[in-house]
Amino acid sequence: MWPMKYKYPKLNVSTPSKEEIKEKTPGRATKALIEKLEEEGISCWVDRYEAQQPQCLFGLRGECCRLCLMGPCRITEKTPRGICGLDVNGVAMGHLLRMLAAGCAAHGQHTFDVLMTLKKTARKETGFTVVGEERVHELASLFGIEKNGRDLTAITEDVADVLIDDLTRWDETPIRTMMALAPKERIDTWNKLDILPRSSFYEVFESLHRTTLGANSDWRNLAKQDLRTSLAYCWSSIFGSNLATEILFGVPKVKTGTVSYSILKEGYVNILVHGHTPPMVEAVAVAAKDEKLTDYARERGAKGIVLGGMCCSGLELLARYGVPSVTNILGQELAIGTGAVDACVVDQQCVLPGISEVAGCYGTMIITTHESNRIPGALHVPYRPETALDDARKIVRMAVDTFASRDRTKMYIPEGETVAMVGFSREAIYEKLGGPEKIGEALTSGKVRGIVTVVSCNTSKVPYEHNQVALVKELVSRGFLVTTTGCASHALLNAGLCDTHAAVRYGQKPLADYCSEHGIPPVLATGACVDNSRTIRLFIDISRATDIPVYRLPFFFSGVEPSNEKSVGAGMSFVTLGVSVHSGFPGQLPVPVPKSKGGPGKADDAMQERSPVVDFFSKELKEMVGAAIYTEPYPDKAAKLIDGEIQKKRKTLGW
Ligand code: XCC
Repeated sequence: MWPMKYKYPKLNVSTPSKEEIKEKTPGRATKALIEKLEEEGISCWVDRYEAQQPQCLFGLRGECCRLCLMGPCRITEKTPRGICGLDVNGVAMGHLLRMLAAGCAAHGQHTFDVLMTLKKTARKETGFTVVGEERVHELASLFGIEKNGRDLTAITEDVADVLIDDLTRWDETPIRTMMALAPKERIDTWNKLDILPRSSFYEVFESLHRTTLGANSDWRNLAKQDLRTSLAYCWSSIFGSNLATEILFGVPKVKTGTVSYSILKEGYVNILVHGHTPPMVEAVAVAAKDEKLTDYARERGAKGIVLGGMCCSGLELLARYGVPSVTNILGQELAIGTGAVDACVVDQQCVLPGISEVAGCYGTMIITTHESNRIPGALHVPYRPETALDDARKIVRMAVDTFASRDRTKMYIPEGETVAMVGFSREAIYEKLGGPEKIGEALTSGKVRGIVTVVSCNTSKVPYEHNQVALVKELVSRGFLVTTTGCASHALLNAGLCDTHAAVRYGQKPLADYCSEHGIPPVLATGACVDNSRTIRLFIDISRATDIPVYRLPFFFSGVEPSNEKSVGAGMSFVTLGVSVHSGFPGQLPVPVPKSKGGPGKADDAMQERSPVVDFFSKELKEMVGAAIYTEPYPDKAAKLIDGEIQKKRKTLGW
């Protein structure tokens, strides 16, 4: 299938045309919906992506500096420095740090909202009640919070305060969640490298400061700040929101759920929730089941109310309640393009601005709920923890009213849905597999050759969802167990890889036997992107159980389709833990390019001089934290690469 239409020899890759995307994408419904929009003259991301070709090579290679108002400056052989004098290494590293800071702020704001809801819930100022009591007790013990003789609400508020403090602290006290959960070997390593962070708030602030005009021109110092901010991202942002959400709404348990566009139903009021922040989503989920609102829908001519999710909000609902997931980030315009959606309720992040145009064509109501995420023309019902349940009822009522008035003649819902086993929280994994000791034994004996976490977004730069599915099938056939979150997980769920039959269909002995014996699929959907923290805890638990540091164990991370800035932090969280990362598309770094016309993947021996920034990520990090970043856009080669690296670890361990 390679190379594809748009060639970027200076990047050593090619990217697909719209036709190639339609042909290669594994979900047939995607193709049908892109063509439906095409016939109706409505554009979506695929069209806008093609209109942007060719994309700017300076930007793609991290050699375009936009850090100050004198720029943009293009760094070339003839112009090796920007107007201010910054060289290519400072430019590339500075932009990368800003991307990481943006991703950290995004997850951090999400975390902040959940934590405020948790604190107010503990004070009985909201309509929510604390469901995840076991998590409150676990954290209270880890944080040394007094439990004796105190009621749950008081303990919960103290736990919330520690998590809020971890997210926002300015002084040099280490992040308490990190100190409580990270392995000592790692804390010592980070301490030696002088990268222990204060909090997400502080490190984002400092990262922006360090990358302003005339601030820091030492790329190595920026790299150090990158590692520090990654630790803040991991231990105060994603852990904070994951833990607080589990306290509020409970720790997911294994269940079956459905995915795909076909969960939308003709004759029903179809509501989609979309974004990342669980509290409003939870409130809408409660309201959608309200008998009175169902009666109201029937009075207005509907058969009932259907609720579905998109992106991480959808995955939260899927993991916790089995509420169906419709699609991921690049399917959102297509979902609305079915013409079946009455209301799309969005909270924060990954909401493509393009949905407004599509929604306008079908009379779909877009309802924003967060001040940080406004969309022109959308109705705004602000999320307030104190009134969330009443507001959600208003939202559902509005969706019912839209159903009654909207033109439904251009409706097309693709057939076919996939059933998947979901809800693999850390505890649920242990319930199925018998705890970290048992998983350690399976790894040692080779029943499971390694664990690879395949996560993150979708990008227009590769055939939508194709590489995610192709890589995971290959990994499973090579005996690796996979955990997954975020938009990648939707692709895998939809492709049937999270169904128990997939172990036999794609996995070879002994992995297939191991999965059958425990009644699990070879791909464990652990939730939304902040739930990467579940895989991080799983890796740490196995490390403790086997008494082998994480960096020596057969683990790997793959972000096959990186797009959101948050994915930079996701990868770096694992790198700092000692887990190597595969990225499915070259990052915005000055990658080495072939000198000759070798074509993709053929010119390893004829590269131009490597940038020290690239060397830092691909080599030096190995010495510093025991893990490195590899880029490989072609899934078969990526599987080989991951297999090779894991095999080296197994050999060193004598396994
Ligand atoms: Fe966004 Fe979370 Fe990426 Fe998907 S995976 S594009 S961040 S929705 Ni999280």
